Amino acid sequence: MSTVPTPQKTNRLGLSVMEYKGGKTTLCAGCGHNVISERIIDAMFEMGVKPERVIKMSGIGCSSKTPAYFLSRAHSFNSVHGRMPSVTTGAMLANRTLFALGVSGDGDTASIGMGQFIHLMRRNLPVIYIIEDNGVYGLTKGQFSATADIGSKLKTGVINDLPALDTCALAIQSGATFVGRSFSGDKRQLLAMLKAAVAHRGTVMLDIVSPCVTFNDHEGSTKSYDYMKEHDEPLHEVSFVPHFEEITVEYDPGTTMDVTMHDGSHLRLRKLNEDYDPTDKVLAVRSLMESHAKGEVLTGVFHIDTGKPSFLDLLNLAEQPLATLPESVVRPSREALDQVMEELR
Ligand SMILES: Cc1ncc(C[n+]2csc(CCOP(=O)(O)OP(=O)(O)O)c2C)c(N)n1
Ligand code: SF4
Ligand SMILES: [Mg+2]
Repeated sequence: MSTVPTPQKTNRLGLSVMEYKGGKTTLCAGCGHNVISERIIDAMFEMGVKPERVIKMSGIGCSSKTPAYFLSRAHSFNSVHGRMPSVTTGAMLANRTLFALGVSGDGDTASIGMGQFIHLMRRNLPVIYIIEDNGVYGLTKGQFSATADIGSKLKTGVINDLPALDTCALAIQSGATFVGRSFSGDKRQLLAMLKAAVAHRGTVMLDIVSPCVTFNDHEGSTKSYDYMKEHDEPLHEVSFVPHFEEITVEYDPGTTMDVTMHDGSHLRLRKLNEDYDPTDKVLAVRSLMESHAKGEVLTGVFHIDTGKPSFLDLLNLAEQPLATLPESVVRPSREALDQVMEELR
């Protein structure tokens, strides 16, 4: 008896999800980073992003290795520890038709890369910047990072006596225009946030709590699966309707906030507790500080601003890749040069 193969589901580009996959992971089984790679594959597939347009940028760490495990048809650059922001900025200035996805770790971002991180956020360069946050330097055997909570404990019994940096609060204060926190274990929320991130034009900063099963998943850790299950406090239910899909579900403006994005997609935030306005930066930072004080891990989209020009618009960059501009465009005329020389006299 012959069996008829079921046709593979394809996206709006006619590609199957297989065409968004990467190499086989070499990370530990159960590492949160692997789950984030899977969600990135799903989001890029469902949004119909052309893999060849994507530049996968990273620094150094287990997290920074992950671009090898998704979108093998995209371009990839594994840079120096903490230097992904400057390399990404250069690439996007040289060719603004690219789609930048940066993957970093809490060590890569919040220690050696902090200076570069802050300056990337204030420029509002179009990039999705992901921190795979496990509270430790996984690759170098589990030392505390700067996002580890005060009082959390290493397996060896060492207690962290320094307060954690909140990368979301820093990103909001610095100027990023789409900032949120999620958990690798929350499939629904993470996928909706990644899809909305794809639709945003500007800097997206997502801090994703991603447990390190080898060095930071024990009792006393505040980045473990168990701790997140008990302390994850979603600010709202996040859903997303891309511009190419019909809106089928109505929403009640009393309980749901609908944000229309640049490309006509809709980000919908259904309030769970009190009113929350993600366009209010002060409220966003205050909510984060209050949640820390209560010992909760607040998740959701904390801030969104669809009105701020991106760095590429501010610089008035040409639409086409700089390397393809003809000499007639990039070379000043003899008259223009004479004029400059005249002004220098
Ligand atoms: C310039 C430089 N300094 C230090 C290191 C050593 N080093 C490699 S990875 C790493 C930290 C990685 O931590 P994180 O970014 O949190 O990634 P994870 O492995 O936890 O995913 C450090 C300090 C290095 N490779 N290069
Ligand atoms: S050491 Fe930790 S962060 Fe690195 S791959 Fe293993 S579980 Fe993941
Ligand atoms: Mg880490």
